[in-house]
Amino acid sequence: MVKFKIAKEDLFKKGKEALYFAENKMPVTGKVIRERFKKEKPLESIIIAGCLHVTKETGILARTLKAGGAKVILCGSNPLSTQDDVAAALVKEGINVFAWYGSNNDEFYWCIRECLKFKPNILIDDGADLIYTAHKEFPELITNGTIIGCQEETTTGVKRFEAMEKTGHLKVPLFPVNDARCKNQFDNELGTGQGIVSAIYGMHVLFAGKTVIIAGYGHCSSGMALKARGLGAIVIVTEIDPIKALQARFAGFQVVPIAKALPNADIILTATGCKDVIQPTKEIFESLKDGVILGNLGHFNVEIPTEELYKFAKKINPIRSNVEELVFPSGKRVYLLAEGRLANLILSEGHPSEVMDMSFSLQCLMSEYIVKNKDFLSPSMIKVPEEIDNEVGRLKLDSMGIEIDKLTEDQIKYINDPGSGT
Ligand code: RBV
Repeated sequence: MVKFKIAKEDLFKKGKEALYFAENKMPVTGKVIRERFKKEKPLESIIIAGCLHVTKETGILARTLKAGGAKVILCGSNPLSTQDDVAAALVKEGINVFAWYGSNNDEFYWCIRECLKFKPNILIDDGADLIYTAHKEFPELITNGTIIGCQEETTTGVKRFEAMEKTGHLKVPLFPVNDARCKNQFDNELGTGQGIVSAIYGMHVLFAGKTVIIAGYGHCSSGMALKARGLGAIVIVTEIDPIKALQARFAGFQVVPIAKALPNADIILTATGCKDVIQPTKEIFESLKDGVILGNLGHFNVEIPTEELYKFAKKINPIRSNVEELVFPSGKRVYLLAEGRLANLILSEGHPSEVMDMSFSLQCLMSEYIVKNKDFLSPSMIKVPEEIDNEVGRLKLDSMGIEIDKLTEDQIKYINDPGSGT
Protein backbone atom coordinates (compact mmCIF):
# COMPACT_ATOMS: atom_id res chain seq x y z
CA MET A 1 0.00 0.00 0.00
CA VAL A 2 1.17 3.52 -0.75
CA LYS A 3 1.86 5.48 2.41
CA PHE A 4 0.82 9.11 2.07
CA LYS A 5 -0.87 12.12 3.64
CA ILE A 6 -2.75 14.53 1.41
CA ALA A 7 -5.82 16.78 1.65
CA LYS A 8 -8.45 14.78 -0.22
CA GLU A 9 -8.15 11.55 -2.18
CA ASP A 10 -11.26 12.13 -4.25
CA LEU A 11 -9.75 15.14 -6.03
CA PHE A 12 -7.76 12.75 -8.22
CA LYS A 13 -9.85 13.18 -11.40
CA LYS A 14 -9.17 16.90 -11.59
CA GLY A 15 -5.50 16.22 -10.84
CA LYS A 16 -5.31 13.72 -13.68
CA GLU A 17 -6.62 16.35 -16.08
CA ALA A 18 -4.02 18.85 -14.88
CA LEU A 19 -1.27 16.26 -15.38
CA TYR A 20 -2.53 15.49 -18.89
CA PHE A 21 -2.35 19.19 -19.75
CA ALA A 22 1.20 19.57 -18.37
CA GLU A 23 2.47 16.39 -20.00
CA ASN A 24 1.61 17.70 -23.48
CA LYS A 25 3.66 20.80 -22.79
CA MET A 26 6.62 18.91 -21.33
CA PRO A 27 7.71 16.66 -24.20
CA VAL A 28 11.33 16.29 -23.07
CA THR A 29 10.62 15.23 -19.49
CA GLY A 30 7.32 13.52 -20.27
CA LYS A 31 8.16 11.74 -23.54
CA VAL A 32 11.77 11.65 -24.73
CA ILE A 33 13.51 11.01 -21.40
CA ARG A 34 10.63 8.93 -20.07
CA GLU A 35 10.68 6.57 -23.06
CA ARG A 36 14.41 6.02 -22.64
CA PHE A 37 14.08 5.61 -18.86
CA LYS A 38 11.32 3.02 -19.37
CA LYS A 39 13.63 0.94 -21.53
CA GLU A 40 16.92 1.39 -19.69
CA LYS A 41 15.67 1.65 -16.08
CA PRO A 42 18.67 3.73 -14.91
CA LEU A 43 17.07 4.34 -11.50
CA GLU A 44 16.17 0.73 -10.70
CA SER A 45 15.89 0.17 -6.91
CA ILE A 46 16.76 3.81 -6.17
CA ILE A 47 14.59 5.75 -3.70
CA ILE A 48 14.20 9.43 -4.57
CA ALA A 49 12.69 11.96 -2.18
CA GLY A 50 11.64 15.30 -3.63
CA CYS A 51 10.86 18.40 -1.58
CA LEU A 52 9.27 20.36 -4.42
CA HIS A 53 6.19 22.42 -5.13
CA VAL A 54 3.62 19.67 -5.63
CA THR A 55 2.30 20.89 -8.97
CA LYS A 56 1.26 19.30 -12.24
CA GLU A 57 4.80 19.87 -13.57
CA THR A 58 6.40 18.17 -10.57
CA GLY A 59 3.96 15.32 -11.22
CA ILE A 60 5.46 14.85 -14.70
CA LEU A 61 8.94 14.73 -13.15
CA ALA A 62 7.78 12.15 -10.59
CA ARG A 63 6.23 9.98 -13.33
CA THR A 64 9.49 9.98 -15.32
CA LEU A 65 11.65 9.15 -12.31
CA LYS A 66 9.25 6.30 -11.57
CA ALA A 67 9.42 5.12 -15.19
CA GLY A 68 13.19 4.94 -14.72
CA GLY A 69 12.68 2.44 -11.90
CA ALA A 70 12.81 4.76 -8.88
CA LYS A 71 10.49 4.73 -5.91
CA VAL A 72 9.37 8.35 -5.55
CA ILE A 73 8.34 10.17 -2.38
CA LEU A 74 7.24 13.79 -2.47
CA CYS A 75 6.70 16.52 0.09
CA GLY A 76 5.88 20.16 -0.58
CA SER A 77 8.48 22.91 -0.60
CA ASN A 78 6.04 25.65 0.40
CA PRO A 79 2.95 25.39 2.62
CA LEU A 80 0.77 27.23 0.09
CA SER A 81 1.92 25.84 -3.26
CA THR A 82 0.61 22.27 -3.14
CA GLN A 83 -2.05 21.52 -5.73
CA ASP A 84 -4.23 19.11 -3.77
CA ASP A 85 -5.83 17.61 -6.87
CA VAL A 86 -2.42 16.75 -8.37
CA ALA A 87 -1.30 15.25 -5.06
CA ALA A 88 -4.38 12.98 -5.11
CA ALA A 89 -3.73 11.87 -8.70
CA LEU A 90 -0.09 11.07 -7.94
CA VAL A 91 -1.03 8.97 -4.92
CA LYS A 92 -3.31 6.92 -7.22
CA GLU A 93 -0.27 6.28 -9.43
CA GLY A 94 1.75 4.90 -6.55
CA ILE A 95 3.75 7.99 -5.62
CA ASN A 96 4.04 8.57 -1.87
CA VAL A 97 2.94 12.16 -1.37
CA PHE A 98 3.07 13.96 1.97
CA ALA A 99 1.75 17.44 1.21
CA TRP A 100 -1.41 19.52 1.38
CA TYR A 101 -2.29 23.14 0.77
CA GLY A 102 -2.20 25.25 3.93
CA SER A 103 -0.03 23.02 6.12
CA ASN A 104 1.40 24.77 9.17
CA ASN A 105 5.09 24.87 10.02
CA ASP A 106 5.06 21.74 12.19
CA GLU A 107 3.11 19.80 9.58
CA PHE A 108 5.49 21.01 6.86
CA TYR A 109 8.50 19.55 8.70
CA TRP A 110 6.54 16.42 9.64
CA CYS A 111 6.11 15.77 5.91
CA ILE A 112 9.84 16.23 5.31
CA ARG A 113 10.64 13.74 8.09
CA GLU A 114 8.16 11.23 6.65
CA CYS A 115 10.07 11.40 3.35
CA LEU A 116 13.41 10.87 5.07
CA LYS A 117 12.04 7.84 6.95
CA PHE A 118 11.92 6.04 3.58
CA LYS A 119 15.76 6.14 3.62
CA PRO A 120 16.08 7.81 0.22
CA ASN A 121 19.23 7.53 -1.91
CA ILE A 122 18.76 10.78 -3.81
CA LEU A 123 17.27 14.01 -2.47
CA ILE A 124 15.84 16.63 -4.83
CA ASP A 125 15.28 19.85 -2.94
CA ASP A 126 13.73 23.24 -3.66
CA GLY A 127 14.95 25.64 -0.99
CA ALA A 128 17.25 23.28 0.98
CA ASP A 129 14.82 22.29 3.74
CA LEU A 130 14.91 18.55 2.96
CA ILE A 131 18.67 18.20 2.67
CA TYR A 132 19.26 20.50 5.65
CA THR A 133 16.87 18.37 7.75
CA ALA A 134 18.70 15.22 6.60
CA HIS A 135 21.98 16.73 7.88
CA LYS A 136 20.43 17.77 11.18
CA GLU A 137 18.05 14.96 12.09
CA PHE A 138 18.97 11.96 9.92
CA PRO A 139 22.80 12.16 9.74
CA GLU A 140 23.07 8.36 9.64
CA LEU A 141 21.59 8.41 6.11
CA ILE A 142 24.67 10.40 5.12
CA THR A 143 27.32 8.60 7.17
CA ASN A 144 26.17 5.09 6.22
CA GLY A 145 26.13 5.95 2.51
CA THR A 146 22.36 5.66 1.96
CA ILE A 147 22.26 9.13 0.40
CA ILE A 148 24.43 9.01 -2.71
CA GLY A 149 23.74 12.48 -4.08
CA CYS A 150 21.53 15.56 -3.87
CA GLN A 151 20.08 18.09 -6.28
CA GLU A 152 18.88 21.65 -5.61
CA GLU A 153 16.23 23.35 -7.72
CA THR A 154 16.34 26.98 -6.63
CA THR A 155 18.68 29.94 -6.05
CA THR A 156 17.87 30.33 -2.36
CA GLY A 157 18.66 26.66 -1.74
CA VAL A 158 21.96 26.96 -3.61
CA LYS A 159 22.90 29.95 -1.44
CA ARG A 160 22.15 27.97 1.72
CA PHE A 161 24.36 25.11 0.54
CA GLU A 162 27.15 27.49 -0.41
CA ALA A 163 27.04 28.80 3.16
CA MET A 164 27.10 25.21 4.49
CA GLU A 165 30.05 24.32 2.28
CA LYS A 166 32.01 27.39 3.42
CA THR A 167 31.62 26.44 7.06
CA GLY A 168 32.42 22.76 6.44
CA HIS A 169 28.85 21.59 7.13
CA LEU A 170 28.00 20.18 3.71
CA LYS A 171 28.39 16.41 3.90
CA VAL A 172 26.80 15.26 0.61
CA PRO A 173 27.59 15.62 -3.11
CA LEU A 174 25.32 18.49 -4.06
CA PHE A 175 24.40 19.44 -7.64
CA PRO A 176 23.05 23.02 -7.91
CA VAL A 177 20.70 22.25 -10.80
CA ASN A 178 19.42 25.83 -10.46
CA ASP A 179 22.73 27.11 -11.82
CA ALA A 180 22.59 25.15 -15.07
CA ARG A 181 21.98 27.40 -18.08
CA CYS A 182 18.92 25.43 -19.16
CA LYS A 183 17.42 26.14 -15.73
CA ASN A 184 18.14 29.69 -14.67
CA GLN A 185 17.98 31.36 -18.08
CA PHE A 186 14.47 30.08 -18.69
CA ASP A 187 12.70 28.95 -15.51
CA ASN A 188 14.05 31.86 -13.43
CA GLU A 189 13.80 34.61 -16.02
CA LEU A 190 10.71 33.61 -17.95
CA GLY A 191 8.89 31.66 -15.26
CA THR A 192 9.29 34.27 -12.53
CA GLY A 193 8.92 37.07 -15.08
CA GLN A 194 5.57 35.77 -16.21
CA GLY A 195 4.81 34.92 -12.59
CA ILE A 196 4.39 38.58 -11.73
CA VAL A 197 1.67 38.88 -14.30
CA SER A 198 -0.24 36.04 -12.66
CA ALA A 199 0.50 37.39 -9.19
CA ILE A 200 -0.86 40.81 -10.00
CA TYR A 201 -3.75 39.19 -11.79
CA GLY A 202 -4.78 38.08 -8.30
CA MET A 203 -5.59 41.75 -7.70
CA HIS A 204 -7.00 42.30 -11.17
CA VAL A 205 -5.36 45.71 -11.55
CA LEU A 206 -3.82 47.39 -14.57
CA PHE A 207 -0.02 47.39 -14.82
CA ALA A 208 0.14 50.19 -17.38
CA GLY A 209 1.08 53.55 -15.88
CA LYS A 210 1.84 52.11 -12.44
CA THR A 211 5.16 52.77 -10.73
CA VAL A 212 6.61 49.35 -9.96
CA ILE A 213 9.64 48.66 -7.79
CA ILE A 214 11.49 45.48 -8.62
CA ALA A 215 13.82 44.67 -5.75
CA GLY A 216 16.90 42.89 -7.06
CA TYR A 217 18.15 42.37 -10.61
CA GLY A 218 19.19 38.72 -10.64
CA HIS A 219 17.80 36.13 -13.06
CA CYS A 220 14.34 36.18 -11.49
CA SER A 221 13.98 39.90 -10.89
CA SER A 222 15.40 41.00 -14.26
CA GLY A 223 12.72 38.83 -15.90
CA MET A 224 10.13 40.56 -13.72
CA ALA A 225 11.42 44.04 -14.61
CA LEU A 226 11.18 43.29 -18.33
CA LYS A 227 7.64 41.94 -18.08
CA ALA A 228 6.47 44.91 -15.97
CA ARG A 229 7.94 47.32 -18.53
CA GLY A 230 6.36 45.33 -21.34
CA LEU A 231 3.00 45.86 -19.68
CA GLY A 232 3.49 49.62 -19.61
CA ALA A 233 4.68 50.13 -16.04
CA ILE A 234 7.30 52.67 -14.95
CA VAL A 235 9.91 50.34 -13.50
CA ILE A 236 12.40 51.21 -10.76
CA VAL A 237 15.06 48.63 -9.87
CA THR A 238 16.75 48.52 -6.45
CA GLU A 239 20.05 46.66 -6.00
CA ILE A 240 22.96 46.16 -3.63
CA ASP A 241 25.32 44.72 -6.29
CA PRO A 242 27.08 47.43 -8.36
CA ILE A 243 27.38 45.28 -11.49
CA LYS A 244 23.75 44.21 -11.43
CA ALA A 245 22.77 47.83 -10.79
CA LEU A 246 24.73 48.83 -13.91
CA GLN A 247 23.07 46.06 -15.91
CA ALA A 248 19.68 47.37 -14.84
CA ARG A 249 20.61 50.95 -15.68
CA PHE A 250 21.97 49.99 -19.11
CA ALA A 251 18.80 48.02 -19.76
CA GLY A 252 17.02 51.35 -19.36
CA PHE A 253 15.61 51.04 -15.84
CA GLN A 254 15.78 53.67 -13.12
CA VAL A 255 18.02 52.51 -10.26
CA VAL A 256 17.20 54.08 -6.89
CA PRO A 257 17.74 53.14 -3.20
CA ILE A 258 14.61 51.45 -1.95
CA ALA A 259 13.82 53.88 0.87
CA LYS A 260 13.76 56.75 -1.65
CA ALA A 261 11.67 54.83 -4.16
CA LEU A 262 9.06 53.45 -1.74
CA PRO A 263 6.78 56.50 -1.30
CA ASN A 264 5.95 56.62 -5.03
CA ALA A 265 5.48 52.91 -5.67
CA ASP A 266 2.10 51.44 -6.60
CA ILE A 267 3.46 47.89 -6.70
CA ILE A 268 6.55 46.49 -4.94
CA LEU A 269 7.86 43.07 -5.98
CA THR A 270 10.81 41.36 -4.32
CA ALA A 271 13.07 38.51 -5.45
CA THR A 272 16.39 39.09 -3.71
CA GLY A 273 16.82 36.02 -1.49
CA CYS A 274 17.41 38.31 1.50
CA LYS A 275 15.25 39.39 4.42
CA ASP A 276 13.70 42.78 5.19
CA VAL A 277 13.97 44.24 1.70
CA ILE A 278 11.36 46.65 3.02
CA GLN A 279 12.79 47.58 6.44
CA PRO A 280 10.39 46.73 9.27
CA THR A 281 10.06 50.16 10.85
CA LYS A 282 7.02 52.30 11.53
CA GLU A 283 8.52 55.17 9.49
CA ILE A 284 9.09 52.97 6.44
CA PHE A 285 5.63 51.40 6.71
CA GLU A 286 4.02 54.81 6.97
CA SER A 287 6.03 56.06 3.98
CA LEU A 288 4.29 53.53 1.71
CA LYS A 289 1.70 54.87 -0.71
CA ASP A 290 -1.95 54.26 0.10
CA GLY A 291 -3.14 51.22 -1.87
CA VAL A 292 0.32 49.84 -2.62
CA ILE A 293 0.51 46.14 -3.58
CA LEU A 294 3.29 44.11 -1.93
CA GLY A 295 4.32 40.83 -3.52
CA ASN A 296 7.28 38.52 -3.01
CA LEU A 297 8.57 36.11 -5.63
CA GLY A 298 11.69 34.98 -3.74
CA HIS A 299 11.68 31.53 -2.14
CA PHE A 300 11.08 32.45 1.52
CA ASN A 301 8.53 34.77 3.13
CA VAL A 302 11.16 37.03 4.68
CA GLU A 303 11.70 39.66 1.98
CA ILE A 304 8.56 41.58 2.88
CA PRO A 305 8.46 41.80 6.72
CA THR A 306 5.04 40.16 6.97
CA GLU A 307 5.04 39.48 10.70
CA GLU A 308 5.82 43.10 11.52
CA LEU A 309 3.28 44.32 8.97
CA TYR A 310 0.59 42.11 10.49
CA LYS A 311 1.48 43.42 13.94
CA PHE A 312 1.50 47.03 12.77
CA ALA A 313 -1.86 46.79 10.98
CA LYS A 314 -4.90 47.64 13.04
CA LYS A 315 -7.11 45.59 10.75
CA ILE A 316 -6.58 42.75 8.26
CA ASN A 317 -9.29 42.18 5.67
CA PRO A 318 -9.13 39.17 3.34
CA ILE A 319 -10.31 40.59 0.02
CA ARG A 320 -9.59 37.95 -2.61
CA SER A 321 -8.09 34.49 -2.51
CA ASN A 322 -4.57 34.98 -1.14
CA VAL A 323 -4.81 38.78 -1.08
CA GLU A 324 -5.18 40.66 2.22
CA GLU A 325 -5.85 44.33 2.87
CA LEU A 326 -3.83 45.62 5.82
CA VAL A 327 -5.15 48.83 7.33
CA PHE A 328 -2.50 50.86 9.17
CA PRO A 329 -3.23 53.02 12.27
CA SER A 330 -3.17 56.10 9.99
CA GLY A 331 -5.91 54.57 7.84
CA LYS A 332 -3.48 53.85 5.00
CA ARG A 333 -4.10 50.51 3.24
CA VAL A 334 -1.60 48.09 1.73
CA TYR A 335 -2.39 44.90 -0.17
CA LEU A 336 -0.30 41.87 0.66
CA LEU A 337 -0.12 38.96 -1.77
CA ALA A 338 0.05 35.37 -0.50
CA GLU A 339 1.16 36.29 3.05
CA GLY A 340 4.49 37.37 1.55
CA ARG A 341 5.17 33.89 0.17
CA LEU A 342 6.08 33.04 -3.45
CA ALA A 343 3.25 34.92 -5.21
CA ASN A 344 4.22 33.41 -8.57
CA LEU A 345 3.29 29.97 -7.27
CA ILE A 346 0.48 30.79 -4.92
CA LEU A 347 -1.58 33.24 -6.97
CA SER A 348 -1.00 31.15 -10.05
CA GLU A 349 -0.08 27.52 -10.75
CA GLY A 350 3.69 27.93 -10.65
CA HIS A 351 5.96 28.51 -13.60
CA PRO A 352 4.54 27.36 -16.92
CA SER A 353 5.04 23.75 -17.97
CA GLU A 354 7.14 24.70 -21.01
CA VAL A 355 9.99 26.10 -18.89
CA MET A 356 9.64 23.49 -16.15
CA ASP A 357 10.21 20.91 -18.93
CA MET A 358 13.86 22.02 -19.06
CA SER A 359 14.36 22.29 -15.29
CA PHE A 360 12.86 18.88 -14.66
CA SER A 361 14.64 17.20 -17.59
CA LEU A 362 17.85 18.35 -15.92
CA GLN A 363 16.66 16.86 -12.61
CA CYS A 364 15.95 13.51 -14.34
CA LEU A 365 19.32 13.39 -16.09
CA MET A 366 21.14 14.43 -12.91
CA SER A 367 19.53 11.61 -10.93
CA GLU A 368 20.74 9.20 -13.61
CA TYR A 369 24.20 10.82 -13.49
CA ILE A 370 24.38 10.45 -9.70
CA VAL A 371 23.56 6.73 -9.90
CA LYS A 372 26.14 6.15 -12.64
CA ASN A 373 28.88 8.14 -10.88
CA LYS A 374 28.08 7.49 -7.23
CA ASP A 375 31.49 6.01 -6.49
CA PHE A 376 33.32 9.12 -7.67
CA LEU A 377 31.32 11.94 -6.05
CA SER A 378 32.80 13.91 -3.18
CA PRO A 379 30.77 15.71 -0.49
CA SER A 380 30.81 19.20 -2.02
CA MET A 381 28.98 21.42 -4.49
CA ILE A 382 29.48 19.96 -7.97
CA LYS A 383 28.52 21.84 -11.14
CA VAL A 384 25.99 20.19 -13.45
CA PRO A 385 28.14 18.83 -16.32
CA GLU A 386 27.98 21.01 -19.42
CA GLU A 387 27.17 17.98 -21.62
CA ILE A 388 23.98 17.40 -19.64
CA ASP A 389 23.00 21.06 -19.81
CA ASN A 390 23.60 21.07 -23.59
CA GLU A 391 21.79 17.76 -24.02
CA VAL A 392 18.64 19.21 -22.42
CA GLY A 393 18.95 22.29 -24.65
CA ARG A 394 19.25 20.09 -27.74
CA LEU A 395 16.30 17.90 -26.77
CA LYS A 396 14.14 20.97 -26.12
CA LEU A 397 15.04 22.46 -29.52
CA ASP A 398 14.26 19.08 -31.17
CA SER A 399 10.88 18.98 -29.47
CA MET A 400 10.14 22.43 -30.89
CA GLY A 401 11.26 21.41 -34.39
CA ILE A 402 14.12 23.92 -34.35
CA GLU A 403 17.42 23.09 -36.03
CA ILE A 404 20.71 24.87 -35.36
CA ASP A 405 24.12 24.91 -37.02
CA LYS A 406 27.11 22.71 -36.27
CA LEU A 407 30.74 23.84 -36.34
CA THR A 408 32.74 22.46 -39.27
CA GLU A 409 36.03 20.63 -38.61
CA ASP A 410 37.84 23.71 -39.84
CA GLN A 411 35.93 26.00 -37.46
CA ILE A 412 36.64 23.69 -34.51
CA LYS A 413 40.32 23.86 -35.39
CA TYR A 414 40.12 27.66 -35.55
CA ILE A 415 38.51 28.22 -32.16
CA ASN A 416 40.86 25.78 -30.46
CA ASP A 417 43.98 27.39 -31.91
CA PRO A 418 45.35 30.13 -29.61
CA GLY A 419 47.64 31.24 -32.44
CA SER A 420 44.85 32.35 -34.73
CA GLY A 421 44.91 36.15 -34.36
CA THR A 422 45.03 39.10 -36.75
N1 RBV B 1 8.98 26.12 -9.60
N2 RBV B 1 8.33 24.98 -9.76
C1 RBV B 1 7.23 25.27 -10.42
N3 RBV B 1 5.35 24.64 -11.75
O1 RBV B 1 6.32 23.16 -10.42
N4 RBV B 1 7.16 26.57 -10.64
C2 RBV B 1 8.27 27.11 -10.12
C3 RBV B 1 6.26 24.27 -10.86
C4 RBV B 1 10.28 26.19 -8.95
C5 RBV B 1 11.29 26.98 -9.78
O2 RBV B 1 12.20 26.10 -10.38
C6 RBV B 1 11.95 27.90 -8.75
O3 RBV B 1 13.34 27.83 -8.79
C7 RBV B 1 11.40 27.41 -7.44
O4 RBV B 1 10.15 26.87 -7.74
C8 RBV B 1 11.24 28.44 -6.34
O5 RBV B 1 10.86 27.81 -5.17
